[in-house]
Amino acid sequence: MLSYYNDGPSDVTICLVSDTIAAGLTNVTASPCGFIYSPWLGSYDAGHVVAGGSGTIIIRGTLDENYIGVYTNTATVSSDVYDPDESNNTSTITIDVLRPSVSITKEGTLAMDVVAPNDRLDAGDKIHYTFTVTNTGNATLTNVAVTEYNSSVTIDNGGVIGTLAIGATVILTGTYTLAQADIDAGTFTNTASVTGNYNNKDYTDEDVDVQTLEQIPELLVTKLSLRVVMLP
Ligand SMILES: [Ca+2]
Ligand SMILES: [Ca+2]
Repeated sequence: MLSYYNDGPSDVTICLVSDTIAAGLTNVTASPCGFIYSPWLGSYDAGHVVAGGSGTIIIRGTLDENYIGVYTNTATVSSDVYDPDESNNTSTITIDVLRPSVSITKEGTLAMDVVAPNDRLDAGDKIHYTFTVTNTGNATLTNVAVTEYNSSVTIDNGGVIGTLAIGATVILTGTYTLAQADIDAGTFTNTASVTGNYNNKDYTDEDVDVQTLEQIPELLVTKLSLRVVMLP
């Protein structure tokens, strides 16, 4: 909202309010009269403004979905009458556009050497996981925590990360102990999710890991006997 004011002592017949819209805002419309919006062309002549008179213009637009960071807007006013103080003819506002965001990447590695033999998957062998959590937005997140859809996967620290600064990455590890039923199934699939909070709103991400569990059936050894018959 722009507010202009003629602090006198003369009336003005031209009161030109200019506002150049920076990149990032589209579908920009304005309501110089207070109730009808029409496309904003960058400036508006409020016409005759008496000394002591004032007015407002509301400019609105749609911020680009991917805009992130500080958005700056500057408005200026000029008239056809000598202005003894040019210093108060410009006003700038800055708005912090916050995009809280968090990501998780999960990777599993088979450990076949927990239960002998070391080159074969057995019940009791393990999958070791890493959970890489990054604050990918531009707001500090609190109450960041990793949870597993499969409650049998254990995570360091119960998955609790806490506060995660902008750009910061934390790696947690976790473990799952294979059951014979997993090996029989041939794969083990599970999903981890991360949640972080900013301004009482949760932001989440999740990642799935699929492990192929190779089955090695027992080898069957067939003995062939060979009889040699000596013919006379
Ligand atoms: Ca002035
Ligand atoms: Ca093994």
